[in-house]
Amino acid sequence: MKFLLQSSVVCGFMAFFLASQTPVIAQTDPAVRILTVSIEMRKVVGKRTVRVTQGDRVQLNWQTDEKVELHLHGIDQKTVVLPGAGGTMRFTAEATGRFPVTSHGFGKKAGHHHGPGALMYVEVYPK
Ligand SMILES: [Cu+2]
Repeated sequence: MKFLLQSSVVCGFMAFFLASQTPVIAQTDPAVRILTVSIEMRKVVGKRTVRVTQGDRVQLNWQTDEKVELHLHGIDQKTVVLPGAGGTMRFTAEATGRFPVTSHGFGKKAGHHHGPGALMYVEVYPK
């Protein structure tokens, strides 16, 4: 169990880099939320809700112990996450609401069929 869900805000001259594989984002960006989420045994480790504010530029860094295709519904981001390599979603939080992340299949399975329930949620709050 390496990571719990972690978050940071990068603004001005202040920067927190949570992990060595976290890509560098220009420090002039007004509000960049970098979050690392780990999946183990087909479940999200730690907190299962990520909270951001409308207008934030969000980067979700995914880690997994098994290949998985993830779909962030509503915001409509999809990515394949591989053990070791991880995976990234980048988006600007425009619409407010609660958006589920589901699996489109672990391991060799793929396609648009969802496992039972959401792995986690992204909540976007109004400014
Ligand atoms: Cu889906």
